[in-house]
Amino acid sequence: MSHHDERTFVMVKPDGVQRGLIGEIVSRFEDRGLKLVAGKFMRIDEELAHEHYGEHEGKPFFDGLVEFITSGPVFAMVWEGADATRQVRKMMGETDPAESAPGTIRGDYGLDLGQNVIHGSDHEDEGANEREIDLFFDEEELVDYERSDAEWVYEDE
Ligand code: IDP
Repeated sequence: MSHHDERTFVMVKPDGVQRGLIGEIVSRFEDRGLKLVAGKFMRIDEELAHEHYGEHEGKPFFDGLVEFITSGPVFAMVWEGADATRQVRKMMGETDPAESAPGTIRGDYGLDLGQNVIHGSDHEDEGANEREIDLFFDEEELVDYERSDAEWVYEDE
């Protein structure tokens, strides 16, 4: 794998879907030069919610978080590019939209911690991106291709 083949898991949460933000969010990552390698419009069931947010089990906000994430469809994606996991997190902003800078996704579209529009793998949790991709996608759902503008995004392409 070359250095621009890092993959990360991203998801427009139920609030983002209901508010019509899928296109806007996809555009931001496309415009940045990241490559979409998988996308799935789906509903998360209780079991998947517990697996995905297992690290928060037992916390006071856990039940509300599961209720929220299963309350409507989500748009799950895999994006690929140089330093993709960390760059996506920077574009998302902070966990709390109220603390997120304008220009970030949460800073532009959210106000409430419980409804913060988007999920992206934690770059500080090593392997979280691969684990989450495996949880949501089968290997054959990840599409192998080159973006035609890659040579204009990466100097060494
Ligand atoms: P992240 O989504 O920025 O990675 P995490 O700490 O992994 O943040 O938390 C997962 C999700 O749980 C957050 O995106 C947010 O929706 C929700 N959450 C986290 N902390 C709280 C809280 O204190 N109250 C309510 N919801 C929370």
